[in-house]
Amino acid sequence: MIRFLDAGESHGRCLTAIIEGIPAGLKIDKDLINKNLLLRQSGYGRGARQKIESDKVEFLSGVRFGETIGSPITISIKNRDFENWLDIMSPNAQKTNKKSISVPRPGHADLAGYIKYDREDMRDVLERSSARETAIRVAVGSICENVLAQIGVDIISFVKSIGNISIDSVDYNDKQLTKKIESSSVFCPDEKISDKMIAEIEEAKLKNDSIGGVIEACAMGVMPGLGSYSQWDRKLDARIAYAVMSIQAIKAVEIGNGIKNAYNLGSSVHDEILFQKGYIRKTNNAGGIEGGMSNGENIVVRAYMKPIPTLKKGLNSIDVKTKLPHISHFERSDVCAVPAASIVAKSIIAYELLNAYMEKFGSDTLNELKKRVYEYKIYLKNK
Ligand code: EPS
Repeated sequence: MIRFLDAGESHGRCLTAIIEGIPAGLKIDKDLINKNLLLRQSGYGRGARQKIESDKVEFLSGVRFGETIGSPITISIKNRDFENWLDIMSPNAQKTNKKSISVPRPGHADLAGYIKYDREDMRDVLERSSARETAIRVAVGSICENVLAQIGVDIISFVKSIGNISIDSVDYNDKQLTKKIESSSVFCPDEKISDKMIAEIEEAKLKNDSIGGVIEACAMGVMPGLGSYSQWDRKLDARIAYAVMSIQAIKAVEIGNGIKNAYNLGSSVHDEILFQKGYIRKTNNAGGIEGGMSNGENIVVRAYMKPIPTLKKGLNSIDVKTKLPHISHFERSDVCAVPAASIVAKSIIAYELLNAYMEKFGSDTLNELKKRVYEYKIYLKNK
């Protein structure tokens, strides 16, 4: 089993994670991790903070000569902005009211967190609830992606819609797909629709507002039989939904055509079974998961992101110090974080899938894992 914990405040010294269970013998692909970190930072609609940060992963333990050795891996990403926040965010700084916050943003963790942890200053809440934390999750997920690539699993993610602008469907077999996604500044593979999405973000920005959207991710090459129907918490769809929902501002998760399927008859929803060198499906409305298990088809996940709650124009709220009405707090923010979240979604799905692989093929080394997956492939041919 793989597990990790991460720590770090948005304007603190750094973000850190300790990851356990990554098989030994993996050559760490640092370029892949740093590329994903850069992509997460660079989607259209980001704010001024991203001009300060230049996220790069640093390995502190668990890796020797560029290879995992089976012990816990500690990774870290510096917050370059920390230099500007030393007197506010240093663990040993003198108590100050500078940058303290008493007007919660509707839609943010501010108010509930302030009450829950009995804080005087909402900065204590927003520093950790901030989506800055997703940088370290992308690094963790990229290590998992690194392992999955070795056993034939490839995950792509893209932006399906921003506001009311949407791309209908995408050809996952298109060899140029990743290139098309990465060359769009909103990570949408269609150039014309990307331009419309950018215009949509610009319009929200002009209105001093924020805007959300939909992300789609697809995992290809996943073996059938990951996850299990036998207990509620082993179901692969449930675990993926949990992980994706944990990304800041994601408010709904769909597997395959989950939403549309609810409105149609069973005969038009369920994917008929064929046999061609193994079992395949005529369609993939189930999104590659049936009965909580992968069925060998592409795993398709959609994540619905609300507009982020930090609005330049603010919203009606209350100053908790005076209990009087006040417009909500604004410092600086992103207008749209959907492209960034698409990279986070890919990473967290990679983590969940690798965990499901490790559960089924439980291996201490990468070679063991590869061997077991290979043997399973032979088993599948004769089943
Ligand atoms: C965030 C507010 C902004 C975002 C931040 C998430 O940061 P700041 O308040 O420093 O301008 O840029 O996201 C990141 C820093 C990041 O790297 O993703 C928030 O309040 O959630």
